Amino acid sequence: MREVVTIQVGQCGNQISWRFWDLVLREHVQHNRLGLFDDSMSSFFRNVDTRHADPLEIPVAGGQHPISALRARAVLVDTEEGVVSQILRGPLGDLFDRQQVLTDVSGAGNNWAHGSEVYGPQHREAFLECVRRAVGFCDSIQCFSLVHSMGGGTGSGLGSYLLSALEDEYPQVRRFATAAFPAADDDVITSPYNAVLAAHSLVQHADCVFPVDNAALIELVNRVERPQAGTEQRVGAITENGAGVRAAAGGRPVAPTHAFDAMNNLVAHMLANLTASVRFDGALNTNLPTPTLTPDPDPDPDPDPNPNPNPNPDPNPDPNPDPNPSPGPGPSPHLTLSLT
Ligand SMILES: Nc1nc2c(ncn2[C@@H]2O[C@H](COP(=O)(O)OP(=O)(O)OP(=O)(O)O)[C@@H](O)[C@H]2O)c(=O)[nH]1
Ligand SMILES: [Mg+2]
Repeated sequence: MREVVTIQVGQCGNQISWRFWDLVLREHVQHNRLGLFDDSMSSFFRNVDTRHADPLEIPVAGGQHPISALRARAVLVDTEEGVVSQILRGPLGDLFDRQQVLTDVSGAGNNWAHGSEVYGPQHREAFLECVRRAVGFCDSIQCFSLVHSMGGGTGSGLGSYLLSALEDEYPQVRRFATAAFPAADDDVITSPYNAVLAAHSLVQHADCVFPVDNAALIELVNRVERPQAGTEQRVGAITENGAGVRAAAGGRPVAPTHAFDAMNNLVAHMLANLTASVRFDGALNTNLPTPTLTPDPDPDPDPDPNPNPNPNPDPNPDPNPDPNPSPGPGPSPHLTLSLT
């Protein structure tokens, strides 16, 4: 089986990934009744023996070994400690390898340039060391999956830098990005600028992007969690610390739950569905890049720079052309799917 290494960057990247890991673990518990660590599971997880200081890798060996302790194939990055420490202290804490965690203390202040130009070079080596460790545990890595926001300084700026560092170091490994775009009324005033700068980087360095629109997520959450008739309220904006979804006027929190949780659950479900064919055995079992990056099987190796439809037009065209012309032996149909 070929592995996927998730790189979760910034508050948003880590919070979305947190929901994702929680969801896929629950899926595997439902599906894997015998508790054996198989090939499909190894695409996103490692099975380790924790009786050793640096837990020993338990090989897949045809799915014969029971699950001992799972480690996510993930690298956690943030320039603040809050969210990552919360994850590590939480119920899923043991899922993450502490040697694949990289944090700083002061954050990128919602500034793309600070994330990219200051934190990027400063943490490049430490980051690549974490990635080397994660890749070292893979038999044959199939892709990196970056999860980040486009609006925050770390997600957008450091995320951009790390994507290009991955391209430098692992040019053969595909880079997927799940990128959360800011809503129009986002609290972060610089988020539109950050998003434009990070979008440029995605175009240059990502192979496939799964864009997530925070405005659409808010709308969906509103529809699902619509308050009872008569107490009509709308989700208008997200508070800066993500502590509550506020009504457009009045600012009273609509839902008592963590605002981003409901939104991130939707993204986690999208990611779980997208990766289900990799994480489970079956007729559709396939590598992630296969359906999303199928190249044109008949690319024109020498495209004409001056395409002229017909340099010698027929001076006597048929006045009664066949209304149902046969398609003829053209190139075979193929799938070129773009999710950007
Ligand atoms: N969908 C979703 N969006 C989020 C979440 N957290 C923050 N955002 C959005 O992401 C943007 C802010 O980015 P953050 O991820 O908080 O910032 P950061 O990457 O940690 O960068 P700095 O805090 O500036 O260092 C805003 O547009 C927020 O609305 C989350 O958990 N889910
Ligand atoms: Mg932050």
